Order: sequence, then C-alpha cells, then structure tokens
Amino acid sequence: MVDKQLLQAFDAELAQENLEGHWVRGLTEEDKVPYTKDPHTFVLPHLWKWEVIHRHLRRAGEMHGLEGMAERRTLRLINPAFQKLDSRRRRSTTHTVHMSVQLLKPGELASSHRHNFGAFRFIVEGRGAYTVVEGEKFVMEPGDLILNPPMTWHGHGNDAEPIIWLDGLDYPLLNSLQVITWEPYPGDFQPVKESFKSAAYRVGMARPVWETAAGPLAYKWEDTYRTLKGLEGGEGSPFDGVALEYVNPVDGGHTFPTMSCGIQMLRGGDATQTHRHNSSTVYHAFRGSGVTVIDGKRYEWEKGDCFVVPLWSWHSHQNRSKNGEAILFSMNDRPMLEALKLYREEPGEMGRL
Ligand code: GTQ
Ligand code: FE2
Repeated sequence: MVDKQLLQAFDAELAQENLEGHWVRGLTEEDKVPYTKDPHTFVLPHLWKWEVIHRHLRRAGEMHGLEGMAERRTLRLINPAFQKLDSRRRRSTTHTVHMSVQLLKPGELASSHRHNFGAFRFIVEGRGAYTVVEGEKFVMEPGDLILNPPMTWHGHGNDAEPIIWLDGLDYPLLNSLQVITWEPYPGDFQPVKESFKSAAYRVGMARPVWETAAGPLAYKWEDTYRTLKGLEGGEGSPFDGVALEYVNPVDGGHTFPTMSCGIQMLRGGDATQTHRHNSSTVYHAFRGSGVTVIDGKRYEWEKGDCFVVPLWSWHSHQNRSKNGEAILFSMNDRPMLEALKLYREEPGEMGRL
C-alpha cells in the first residue's frame, strides 16, 4: 500500500528540482489523461449564431475605422475551452486551426503584410471588394474561396459595398510549434501587378509545368456550385452528402499542407450516417438550415452559423428542409494528421444519428 501523503510531499520536492515521478498509475484523475484507449481532446463542440457574430461585427464597424492602430477588423471564434488561456494561445477555434470573421467597409484599405501561417478567405456576404495577394487582385463574391499561402504578401481593399468573409488560419498549429513570423509590407499597400499567375489554375485540369507549389488562387463560387449540382443525382458520401474538397491545383493534394477546405451539399431530406475521426472540423452554414448531432447532442444551425466538431466525436448531419438544399463550408486539420501518419477514422453503427 502506498502512502499517498508521503508521495505527494515527495512530488512537491521533486517539482522543486524540475523533476516529476512517474510510477503510480491513476493516483489522480489528471494522471490518467492522456493514457486512454480513445484520444482525449480539450476542444469543445460549440456553435456561434450568425445573428450574434453579425451584430457585433457591425458594432465594431461603427466603433472604429482602419486608420491608425487598426490593421484589420475581425471577430475571432474562440473555442470555449481556450477562453482562459493567455492571448497568444487563446486565439484558437480548435487546437490546430482558427476561424475569424472579417468586415471591410466601403472606402477602406487593410494594409499589406505577410506571415508564415497560411490563410484563406471564404466570402459570406457583399461583393466587389478585393484582396491583393502577391500583387494579384482577386475580386470577392459570395461563395468564393481565395487562398493566401504562407509568406505571400496580402492586403484588402473595398470600393464597393460592406463585405464580410471568413478567415481560416493554421495559426494555432504554428504557434504551438513556436515558429510564427509576421512582417508589414514596406510601403503599406502592395500594388497590383500586370500579369496574374493564378489564371493558370482557372481550368483546373491543366497545370503550369514550371510551378512546384500553388501560389495565390481563387475557387469561384460559380464553378464550385456547378460541380455540386452536377453530382446531385449521385450517391454522395454516406457521412457527408455531396462533399467536395478544394484541391491544390499543382500537386492534386489537400488545399494546404496543414488544412483542408471543403464544401458539402445536403440535399432536401438528406440525413448522413454517423462517424468519427481524429481530425477536427470548423463548419459554416453557407445556405439552408439543419442539425448536426455531436456525441448525441443536437446543434441546430441556420444560414451563417459557425460550429466546431472536435476530434473523435461521433457526428452526423441533417438537412432541416425536405426540398431545399443546405450547404456547409468547412475547414479541417486532416492534412497535418495524414502527414504525420496519425489520421484515423471509424464508422458508427448503421442508422445511428
Ligand atoms: O486579413 O490578413 O483573421 O493576417 C488573421 C490574421 C486576418 C488578414 C485574420 C490576418 C488576417
Ligand atoms: Fe494576414
């Protein structure tokens, strides 16, 4: 029989020397984590209502312009599990990726900079604003996905109507590796170039032979939607409905080495089967409404809402409408897990919801 008090006093002494004993199994609850049969995550499922995000973003828009100290105007989606961490570690929607919602008002310019964390923009509402990535100008329209690869200079401008988009970032992963770098553009806003490399990716079935990594590029909503509709009559994925991954046009792989972006259509009346995987996903309801069941709890979403499905949680999706389609945009960290040969997934029992 171990004398727990004696051991605890011993632990305290060891801590003084920056040492820790590893010998008593299950002395405290804390000791048992992470040595469990299933992965143990601190990431919590959570749903942010669009009405709340939108209202607060508009308030921010009324409170400050982009002159002076303000570089950007975004609301960060903070996972409730990270709310109490210091600011650097708090900025996480899951432990690996981050999503923010950005507002740019007419007449505003968000100055250029670059960083080694990768980013993308998924346009939610408003059209006609633009982002300049490596000197290439991309006009933003709802449903467009625009890639901003690591270390590419980027700034945003708007001479049209108010625009709101989602920013996806692999910041939390790079932050945990402690390798974040960030630089302002010398001269505030990077000018637009004459020739655009991204034109080469527009067709999607042919790639420039001299390129080894994809530069900035845009997947136009028109093309994405046409593909979804073209697959509407088929079976689709049992777990995700008519689901597409945005492919890297140069190597045919995931959207980024660290993150994958997806778009899925749940047809009227669609209800998917349950599964789980050790990648985590952040969703945004782009069209329609539905329910996602996460570990038995119902998360009801409507247009604009964002929600997190943490790793290894059982989940399935249902379109609320019998006739109209629902469309979910999403980002996940599966590429990182695959690169490290850690990716795992499991189907649930048939018909489980
Ligand atoms: O617009 O460049 O949400 O650098 C976070 C970091 C947006 C941006 C974010 C960024 C940006
Ligand atoms: Fe940026």
